[in-house]
Amino acid sequence: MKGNLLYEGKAKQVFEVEGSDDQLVLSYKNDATAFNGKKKASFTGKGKYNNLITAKVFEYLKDKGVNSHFIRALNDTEQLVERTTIIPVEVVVRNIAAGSITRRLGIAEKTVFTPPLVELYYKKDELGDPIINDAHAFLLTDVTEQELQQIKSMALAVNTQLQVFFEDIGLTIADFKLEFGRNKNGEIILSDEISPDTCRLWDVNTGEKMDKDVFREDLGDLLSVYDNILNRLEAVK
Ligand code: U5P
Repeated sequence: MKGNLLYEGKAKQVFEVEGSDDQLVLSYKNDATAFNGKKKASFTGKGKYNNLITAKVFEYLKDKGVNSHFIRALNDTEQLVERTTIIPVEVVVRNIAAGSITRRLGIAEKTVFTPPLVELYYKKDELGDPIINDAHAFLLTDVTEQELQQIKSMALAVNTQLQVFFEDIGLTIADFKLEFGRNKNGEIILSDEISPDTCRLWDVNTGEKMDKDVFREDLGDLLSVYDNILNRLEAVK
């Protein structure tokens, strides 16, 4: 089933599917990187958590009418997805201030954004994924004005669903990153992953950070935090 390796990123490998032009296999790696690859480590088992957590998130979103590239999990570390060409724009939605926005704009951590903020970043490792505006997105990619509006409204729709999804397991979603791709029909499709690597998740009761910030900030054992999230999800979803 799994064909040639097409691409290897920091967190995943992308394989062709033998005999299919419109599907891919994503294989989640155990590697963790932060600060644009300056900090690196490997955690045995991390790929499994991100694969299985992403599968649960995309299944939930589908149930709520938000489609994505996700088709099904194949095993602990791999999932079958619709083939898309990724648009090199990372879309970040922020409900509560944390991370780069506190440093860039001097906004106090935990400031609540009502309505949520939607930001665009140019997905380009060599440049450190700089923040961009709509005009830059049109210059740098083939997205149209209408498609960018669609991407932003999908990002906000995903946010509405994710807030409930994580609230149900006692977590607040402070912010997260999405990627979109284009399928063979030219349609914009929610792609990539939604996992504790790409979201900031805080325990509702204790405020404890339960995401990749544990690695970024050396706060403790990353795997036990990811295991805790998967256990909470398996208990309710
Ligand atoms: N994020 C990613 N990948 C990136 C950059 C950011 O997944 O390359 C996610 C972070 O995990 C966080 C949100 O949930 O986007 C905002 O990150 P930051 O801009 O505060 O670093």
